Amino acid sequence: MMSIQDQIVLITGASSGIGEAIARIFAAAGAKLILVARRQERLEQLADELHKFTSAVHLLPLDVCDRSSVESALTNLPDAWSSVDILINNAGLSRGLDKLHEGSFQDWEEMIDTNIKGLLYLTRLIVPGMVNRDRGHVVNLGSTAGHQTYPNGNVYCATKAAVRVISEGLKQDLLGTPVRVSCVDPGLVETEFSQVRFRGDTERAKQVYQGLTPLTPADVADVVFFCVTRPLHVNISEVLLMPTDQAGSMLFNRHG
Ligand code: NDP
Ligand code: 8X3
Repeated sequence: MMSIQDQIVLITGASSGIGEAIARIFAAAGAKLILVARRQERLEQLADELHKFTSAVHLLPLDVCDRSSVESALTNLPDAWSSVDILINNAGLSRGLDKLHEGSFQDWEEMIDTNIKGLLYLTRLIVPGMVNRDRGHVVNLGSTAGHQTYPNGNVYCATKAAVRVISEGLKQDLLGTPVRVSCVDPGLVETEFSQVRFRGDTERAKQVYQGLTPLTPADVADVVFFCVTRPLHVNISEVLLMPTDQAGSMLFNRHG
């Protein structure tokens, strides 16, 4: 297993769910963490917790959709933090569950701006340094939704299909360099994801996971950690993981 002790890991969407769990597992393994999200107070709470393992946590409160803020934040990173070794593009969201011909322009723009454009901005700004330093790994969070579209999921599913395609293209474009690319595609994970999708409708959000045992954020973080800690000649290109109670975007075993 490759050590990630003292490596600089930048995680987007670290204020909740999967990103928060990824931060925990990397901190416990001695990595230095740059934590990105919009909610600064949530990042501060997490940093307080992580300080048990590491004092090396740098907070970057940021909206990944805001290209000029992303550019300015990344180009002005302190020297000690500027050589990012591992980029984890995890920030993402869904909004609504509507037929395409009835969908909201604003919801579409928010999903496309966050899940596709935000990921592209971070990648474009960080990967050149990895290429110059001859080291690096990009992990993108896709989804089962990027493999199989489900009714009313249209634009969200399209953004996650785009994450798969961008990951594949990035790997192709980095061939000949030692920089690795992985796309991790989970099924249902219980996080704030459905609350965000249904704009705080907790009852509706709970129904998504009702009667089945979903993945936990830590289950997904384990897989991300596995990808990153393989020997340097091994590139895990894509991982599709689901709860045992799930067999595709639309196939669930609900019981109890
Ligand atoms: P959460 O809602 O719990 O977390 C989403 C994270 O993304 C938050 O930290 C949020 O932080 C951040 N984020 C959202 N928009 C922005 C933005 N514009 N700028 C910066 N950060 C942003 O959901 P999950 O942990 O479940 O989602 C993480 C990723 O996993 C997403 O890409 C999602 O699509 C993917 N995924 C989730 C699955 C699930 O079932 N939960 C399954 C498959 C994939 P803040 O609001 O503070 O900015
Ligand atoms: C999140 C999983 O099935 O709710 O990507 O779209 S799903």
